[in-house]
Amino acid sequence: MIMGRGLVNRLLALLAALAAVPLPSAARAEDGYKLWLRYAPLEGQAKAKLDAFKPRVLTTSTNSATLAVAAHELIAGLNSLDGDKRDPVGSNPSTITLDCRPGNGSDGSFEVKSLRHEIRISGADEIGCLYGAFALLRELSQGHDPAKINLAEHPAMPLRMLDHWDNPDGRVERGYSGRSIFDWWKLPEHLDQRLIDYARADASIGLNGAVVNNVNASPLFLTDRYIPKLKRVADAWRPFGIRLYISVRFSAPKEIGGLPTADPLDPAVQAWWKVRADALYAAIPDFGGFLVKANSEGEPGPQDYHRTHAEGANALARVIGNRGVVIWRAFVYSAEDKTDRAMQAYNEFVPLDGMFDANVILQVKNGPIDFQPREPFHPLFGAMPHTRLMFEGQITKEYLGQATHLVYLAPYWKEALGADTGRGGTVAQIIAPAGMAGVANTGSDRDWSGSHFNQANWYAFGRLAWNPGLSSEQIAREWAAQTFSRDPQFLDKVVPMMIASRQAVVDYMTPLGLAHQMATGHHYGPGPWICDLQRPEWNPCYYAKAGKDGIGFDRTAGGSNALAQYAPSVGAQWANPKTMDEDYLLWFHHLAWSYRTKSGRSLWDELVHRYDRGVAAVDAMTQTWSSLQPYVDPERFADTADYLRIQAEEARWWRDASIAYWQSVNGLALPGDAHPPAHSLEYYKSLSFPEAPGQ
Ligand code: GCV
Repeated sequence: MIMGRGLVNRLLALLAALAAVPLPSAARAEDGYKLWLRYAPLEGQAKAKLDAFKPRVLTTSTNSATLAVAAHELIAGLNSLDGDKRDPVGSNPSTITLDCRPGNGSDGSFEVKSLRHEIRISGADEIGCLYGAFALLRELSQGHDPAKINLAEHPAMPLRMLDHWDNPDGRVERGYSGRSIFDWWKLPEHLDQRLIDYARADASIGLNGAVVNNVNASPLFLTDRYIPKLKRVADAWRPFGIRLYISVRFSAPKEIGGLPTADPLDPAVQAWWKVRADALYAAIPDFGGFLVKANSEGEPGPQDYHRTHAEGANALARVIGNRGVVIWRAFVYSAEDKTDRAMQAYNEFVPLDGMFDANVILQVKNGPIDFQPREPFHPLFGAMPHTRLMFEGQITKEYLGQATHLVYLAPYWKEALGADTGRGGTVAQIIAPAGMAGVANTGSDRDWSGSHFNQANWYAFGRLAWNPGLSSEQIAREWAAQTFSRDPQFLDKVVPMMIASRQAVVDYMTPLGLAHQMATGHHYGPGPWICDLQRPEWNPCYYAKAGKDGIGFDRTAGGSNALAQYAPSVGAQWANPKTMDEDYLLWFHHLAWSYRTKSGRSLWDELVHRYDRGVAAVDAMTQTWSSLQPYVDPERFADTADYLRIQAEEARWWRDASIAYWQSVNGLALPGDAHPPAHSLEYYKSLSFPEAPGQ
């Protein structure tokens, strides 16, 4: 092969850059560590097509750390897909060209085009080329023909982030996959390889930011001691296009600044924040900004000084200026406020619309309560046209069976993202100028996410933030093909199993629009009987309002009237129990046990029917998985089979404990074909789990 001097120089420069960049760890056994980036060897026709294409040279128009990462990914990925571990430079006259310029400010758009003897990856900046490289490998990993690749993509929203609820001591709030991936004790001297592999995984799905610490924030992250630690991580992530953000504690000026107040309008407080922000930006020029949980669940905030959320957010936003953003959370509910908890965020924030500075983003959970298995979309979406709103989803499954239950969340998020707010578009359209943040499910477990299938939720969140228009099926299929097997016989079974898993968990935990029936504290198993905690909304009984007369939370005009917080066209769809989607029935209505549902069954019979349906769905998932053994390596097959056994048992626990409790309230017999709970209500009440993780 004859290469021109210019090309040789470029390749040498690329190799030099490659040597300076931290690279992902080498291949290991099938313990899940490699996530969806396994690049399993192709077989049959797909391998023949790759062999026919196998590129002779990889050229790049410039030299940068990001392009070095992209080039490394392509070389390693192609070699791995090829399976024979030969030199990546083959004997064909084909090239892959990375045609991008370094630079900031572009959005990561890219094109990947198959031309004669060339695949050209181009983008407005180097991150576009990195995303293009991952997109190409995603196509090839699925066995798609290299000669037919023709992609042109751009992100649907600028901020595509993970929020880590990780504490400085390594514990993760609501984390079910081991200790934190961040070892602040050993940083900055030692940076764990996992943090590089993490950034690579994020970049592969288009994520571009991460908040590294819990929203219940420690002020430590604002100290001088933490700046070199944060800088080391930010420097390592930069080639992957991941910007670093921190959660800040609103009272930090008092706690570590020695000031008598944290009043956001106090000049000394503002000056203190300015010094902290400047110190961060001096070390990390592309620092993303601050995430703030204020006046929520006991966290300090501007209201402690009779200031509004807008005054608090703007004070921080002004010290950040045009260097970054302040992401202010809308997850608030207060001990003093006696209105329906589902209404409190709307009541507090809508009057502040238009008062936030341009670099403030309001982060709103998908639904108005708290990441329940099913909630209607949050009424704030669409209700603040002069404020940038961001979507917050929870990847870690705090209320959905945590590590062990197999629940694929793409259908869940898409339900909210696709909802028409009746006020200027769908939720996905409302958040498009801002972005999406997912509460991460990453930890130091070998499989990163507590289970192999939980990885699908990390993957799906990134893919949806890139393009909320992707279908849940497509995302599941591409994830499963890369993670397990690209055999269509496997995919045709595993994808429907994943899709069905979301309705299954709703059915066995909180059917028909029930919510928050998880026992307080660990949020794992059922606790519908809990009613004695000091704050009413910490009790499951607050949400179900079950009595002799019926069950459900009346949010119509006759009740809390939360329905009025939605656009009239939307409110109308849920106002009438007879015509509405019964998946949300008891979220909005308190109905008699004898109420006739659309199936013709009474409400009580329908409830029992749905619990049974959930249990049956998990049994069906277990059977499906058994039939997939030939396609999956023994380690991951066995792990998943074990967890499905746990899920099958616990779906029954949920069903039986809930039914036992409802019967103690309504005194009704079970429908004819339903079997009674395995144990007494007292037995279920007596269970306790002080060692449950994540609390
Ligand atoms: C980080 C829920 C969780 C809390 C979490 C909170 C939040 O209440 O149980 O652990 O705190 O949401 O989103 O701030």
